[in-house]
Amino acid sequence: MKNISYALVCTAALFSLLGGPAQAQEVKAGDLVITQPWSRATPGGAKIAGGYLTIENKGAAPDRLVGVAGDVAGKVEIHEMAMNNGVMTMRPLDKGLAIEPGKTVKLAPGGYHLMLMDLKTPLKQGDKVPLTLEFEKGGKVALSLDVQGVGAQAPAGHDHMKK
Ligand SMILES: [Cu+2]
Repeated sequence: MKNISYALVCTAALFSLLGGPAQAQEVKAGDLVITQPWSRATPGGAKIAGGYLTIENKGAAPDRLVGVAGDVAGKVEIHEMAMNNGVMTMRPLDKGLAIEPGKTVKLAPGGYHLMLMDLKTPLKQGDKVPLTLEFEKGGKVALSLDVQGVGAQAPAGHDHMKK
């Protein structure tokens, strides 16, 4: 048995050296479980990036994502996308994002997302972007976004942010 577990450890170490399969990241804040934090590489010069993650509330009380901060960005906002007179727009959630008990809220392209604004450095594929999330009840929690490649399906509706 010892040999087997040794082999497993070696394999895992090798994968992380090669930057292989992204390790599953799971972060807890109170009764909240946060998984799959990710972002996209920013094309040259872009000053904004989206941040995506999944938050599950395993507790019996609602919680709320009220703030996000990170050294990489001058400011991080919590946004939602919505259809407005047939046009997809986004707006900051001034009161934060509610996470109801027993529910899972997914921040993903086209829906809720974190908006990293005034980026100090471009995001490159393979980067880890450290952020601190603040929840009303769960408190502060640190995690890092795994930066994926520049996708053709970049979050829509951000064009008005350019210039
Ligand atoms: Cu946005």
